[in-house]
Amino acid sequence: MIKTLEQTVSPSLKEQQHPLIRQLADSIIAHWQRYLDLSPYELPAGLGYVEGRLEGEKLTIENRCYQSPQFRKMHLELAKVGETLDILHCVMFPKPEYPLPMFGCDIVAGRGAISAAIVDLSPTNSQRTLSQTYHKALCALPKIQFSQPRDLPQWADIFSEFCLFIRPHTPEEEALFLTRVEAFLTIHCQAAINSKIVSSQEQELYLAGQRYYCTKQQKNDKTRRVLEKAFGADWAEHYMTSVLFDLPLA
Ligand code: 18B
Repeated sequence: MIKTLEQTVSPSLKEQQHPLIRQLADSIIAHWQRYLDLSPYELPAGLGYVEGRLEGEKLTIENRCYQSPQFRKMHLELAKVGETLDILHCVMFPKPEYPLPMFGCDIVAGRGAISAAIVDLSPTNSQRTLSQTYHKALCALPKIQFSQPRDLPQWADIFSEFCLFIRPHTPEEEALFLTRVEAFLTIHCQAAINSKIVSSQEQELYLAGQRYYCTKQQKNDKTRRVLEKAFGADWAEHYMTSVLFDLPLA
């Protein structure tokens, strides 16, 4: 029997994660497999599976990464900090040839409870607005009220009006968040496979939009601090700019 890469190099973190993170990780991969023509994406050497410990607890990171005709990179990351923090991070980077927003999702669970759950389809055009297609599809979703919405930090002007940022308070709210992420993914994958290549002039603008998105995400000090504590400042900077939010070459 041929062993898959996953079996040989990465003992699965998923089994040890908060149930919502486990479900969401499975669901993200299932949506990608259902709608997109996936092939592997090679992360920079040595950054597929990483363990670190500087001060405090051990940080373990497990990455899965794909590409497709419409997406330069689809990245799903699970991270665990000792027994205290479980993290899911996911970003879909479109190829700049296609007029697509960025799908981004982050879940942070501390000691069994989720403190932050965020999902968005973030615009990349020069007006920083979503296209009609996205707008219509997102407006048509049922309205949901969560009991504990959270305020976005200062750097977060990249997100759309449909951005959901909450602390889910009950298992019902966790399930509603999962359903909403699945709806975003379905809308996004369907729009992507129907999208047409834009002119090279427009491609430059979409690329600039992606650069702006990544530059802002790199300002998230809460992410940076977790990485710095386990790996040091230089490694954290390298990881944030080459794996989490790398900019496509012009
Ligand atoms: N993120 N997150 O992905 N982050 O990566 N995340 C936190 O309860 C990590 C994304 C986002 O309030 C927190 O406050 C680590 C994407 C926003 O100032 C921690 C990794 C998006 C906040 C981490 C990771 C995104 C946030 C604090 C790498 C959106 C609130 C948790 C695996 C699409 C920031 C809390 C604020 C919070 C950590 C958003 C610890 C290490 C794709 C807006």
